[in-house]
Amino acid sequence: MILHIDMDAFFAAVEQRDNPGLQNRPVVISGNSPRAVVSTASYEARQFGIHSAMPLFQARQCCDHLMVVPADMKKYSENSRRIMAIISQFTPLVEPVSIDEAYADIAGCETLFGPPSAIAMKIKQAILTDLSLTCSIGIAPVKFLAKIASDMNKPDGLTHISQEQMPQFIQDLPIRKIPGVGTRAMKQMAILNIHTLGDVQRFDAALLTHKFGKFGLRLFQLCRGIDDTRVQAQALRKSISGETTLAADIFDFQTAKEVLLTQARRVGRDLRKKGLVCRSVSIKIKFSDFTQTTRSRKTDEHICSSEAIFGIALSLFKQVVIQKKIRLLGVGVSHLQSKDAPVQMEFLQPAGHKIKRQWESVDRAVDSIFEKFGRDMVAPAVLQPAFTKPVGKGGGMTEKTCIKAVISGKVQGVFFRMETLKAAQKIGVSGYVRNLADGSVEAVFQGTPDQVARMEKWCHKGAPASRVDLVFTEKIPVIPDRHSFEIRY
Ligand code: TTP
Ligand code: MG
Ligand code: MG
Repeated sequence: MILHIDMDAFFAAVEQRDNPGLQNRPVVISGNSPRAVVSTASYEARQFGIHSAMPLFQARQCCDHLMVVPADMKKYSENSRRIMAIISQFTPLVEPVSIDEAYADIAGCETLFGPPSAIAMKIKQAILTDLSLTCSIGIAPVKFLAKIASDMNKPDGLTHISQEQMPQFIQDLPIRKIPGVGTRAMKQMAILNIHTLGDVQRFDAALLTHKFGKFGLRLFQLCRGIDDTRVQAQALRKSISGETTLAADIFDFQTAKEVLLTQARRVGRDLRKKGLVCRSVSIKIKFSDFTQTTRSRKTDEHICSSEAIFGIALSLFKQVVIQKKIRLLGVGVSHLQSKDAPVQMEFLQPAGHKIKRQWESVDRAVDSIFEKFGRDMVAPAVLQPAFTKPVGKGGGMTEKTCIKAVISGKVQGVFFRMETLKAAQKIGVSGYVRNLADGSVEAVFQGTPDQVARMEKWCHKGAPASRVDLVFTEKIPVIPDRHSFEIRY
């Protein structure tokens, strides 16, 4: 039997657990830029129709007392690691498939822990006791049904599809529930009068393959309850990527280059932290009209340095003819393997080998500084304000942008305003910071979209001795002739 375990409203549940003020309240985890989207919504927020991937402004329209909390990925990753460790106490065959879900094959564990439902109950109880979080579990003879089952009685659900129940379950299972069936396939299936997985049984493999390609063959098997995919313990991640929706659409090469560099560094750091190397780099560009394009390239050898990833990402970017403003930029790496995996050595060291090694040692040093301080204390010169192009100059392609941020929490010490001033001067934005009567702090930041986005990110962290609970930002008109940053009293 296979178990599929998925945490309930994961990011939101972690925040609600850690902050009593958020409990039983409509909460979303989201960025704070005007174009941010909801990454998850608490079940209280879902009652207002709010869901993952909904733009934040729309979520606010659904619920006027919505509480918005910035994501703390480090905390969620740590909780995820502990959840996986708990599941692994019951069976060694655990396959994490995302930050909040895993498959577990419990064949052979029954003498030790009891029947499947009892094992599932024990896992639920252990996660609740250790982490005060609830999850939903699906139990089925095959992986794809276990996943569908875990979603059926959320939150805090337990759904068991036994071997005997499986044929009837398949007969009635709406086809849209099958992972991989998109809207296009749905339309084609409606034409064939296929509405449930059971309906697929009328068609032979040749016709299904003709209509749906390789996926048709999988459907042929699934509708007979056959799913050959096995639970793969600790499956290696297939890719790592990072992307940024820009605070405002851009049309200049320099800013795009800086965003790509920031992403390449993030992806490279993630890769090295996991002890991996990659053999392929890709970029994603989404334009202001929401069309998007991707490019990827296989590398000659396995790489993990940010510099190498950036070099390839940039050359891929240069191949794209940019005719529209850019809304989002992403960098990804794939064809991953452990850095310790055996590789075919060249007889002669390839050209640039020494430089590659040097960059890798720079990365190691920068990574350890990042680990120690939890943020970028060292960045390439091109990302330092002194090296960035002055606003409004250099062809006038970089537009200025301005935001007003209201920061609440333990933020009103003079230290907070001083630190904001220092950060603003370092990043090179103009504007001001001042205390508001209600205990929060108001700040205005004006500069290039990238600079403003960095200040916004800084606000979420805040000064060392402060505690930032919420940051609300809104875009405001650019203030002419404002060139410095000041503390207002
Ligand atoms: P999910 O398991 O899809 O969702 P969930 O755990 O929030 O809620 P559910 O009870 O329905 O399972 O995703 C796990 C986490 O991944 C989620 O808490 C936040 C993150 N996530 C995003 O960042 N963006 C997204 O679009 C989705 C779907 C999830
Ligand atoms: Mg979940
Ligand atoms: Mg999930």
